[in-house]
Amino acid sequence: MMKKILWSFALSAIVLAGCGKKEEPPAVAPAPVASAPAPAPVNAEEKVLNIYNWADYVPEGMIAAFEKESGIKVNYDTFETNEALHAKLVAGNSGYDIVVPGSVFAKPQIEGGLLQPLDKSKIPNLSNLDAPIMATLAAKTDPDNKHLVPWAWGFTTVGINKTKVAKALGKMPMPENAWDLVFKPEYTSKLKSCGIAYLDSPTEIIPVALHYIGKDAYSNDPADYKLATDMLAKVRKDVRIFSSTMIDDVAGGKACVAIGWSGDMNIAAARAKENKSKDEIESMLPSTGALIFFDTMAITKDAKHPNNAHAFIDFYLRAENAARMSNEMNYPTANKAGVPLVKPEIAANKTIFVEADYFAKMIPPSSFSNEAREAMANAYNSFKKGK
Ligand code: N2P
Repeated sequence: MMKKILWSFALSAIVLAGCGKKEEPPAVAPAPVASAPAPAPVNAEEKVLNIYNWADYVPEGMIAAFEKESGIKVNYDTFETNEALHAKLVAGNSGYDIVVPGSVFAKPQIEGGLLQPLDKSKIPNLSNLDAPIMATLAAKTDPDNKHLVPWAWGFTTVGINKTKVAKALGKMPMPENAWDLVFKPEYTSKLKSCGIAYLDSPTEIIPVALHYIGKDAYSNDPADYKLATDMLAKVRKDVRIFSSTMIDDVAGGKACVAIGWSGDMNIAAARAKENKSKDEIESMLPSTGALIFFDTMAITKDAKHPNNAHAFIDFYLRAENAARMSNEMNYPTANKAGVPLVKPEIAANKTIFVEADYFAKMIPPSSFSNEAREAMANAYNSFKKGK
């Protein structure tokens, strides 16, 4: 099959090359050439693919398996925040072929022409994706699903080291709403002794803070950001760690409570067990809901290896690869065909594949205008500086 495709490809390249020559017949007949070199296919790509994805998001060996099978060398780099990826895309010439923005950022990136439409004929495994999730993405972010393919989804929540938190709280019982642990001074003043960690990104922290104070998490109104940072200012001195790669901090006991991502908190829980830690770690389901995110693969506008990028996207969409992501990275997959291959203990973990009644409580992603993101970044930076 592969050979056939390559052959017909080479053939059409020869025909095209021949056509070009016909336009202007040479004045002098060229000397006959014994064996002309075969013309290169018109859009031959070097066997390279440059991927930029979130840290701690790809199962071990998956990239190597793709390289082995395809003969394509993958340069795999990681970023820690949507802001970092966005800045690269806006600057242009990032060198990356595939990037994985959260849908909150993918929307303005599509609108700004930073991502190219997919050639769906090159991604037959698109049919493995969950239709309702794709319909949601089409309605809110990417009309007709032209640019984005889900990598995973998950939610921003609170992760705790149950053992250390219980000790630090002493007689004080756990709050009903887990967000209190990271936002309410009564709790943070106690928990600072065992370490409070926040994700280090304006568009992660301001939305959860807005949600906590009863505002729309995706408010575009800078006046709301002021209210969020007024609340945050009261706990600022208690927050010790700002990081978007906090798995080891939580697993190793450096932080006893964190605003983090559901899968990362579950990985931390598993890692603590592997390390035979006596402490138990839990990814929480706050009573008022957590903030859902969708991370999506897309091909950059100026990608130098679009064919290889399509090949990788199709590879990732195989049911078994999607299931491996859930099994090893602890994020739910949007790949319906992959779900039956998810290990029973992961599928049964309610903080990974949440139940319908909790799902209904969660806050779906939306997006921000460029101005709003700028105002949010300013608000966040002054909070962090403690001003
Ligand atoms: C990183 C997972 C990224 C989730 N481990 C946030 N979009």
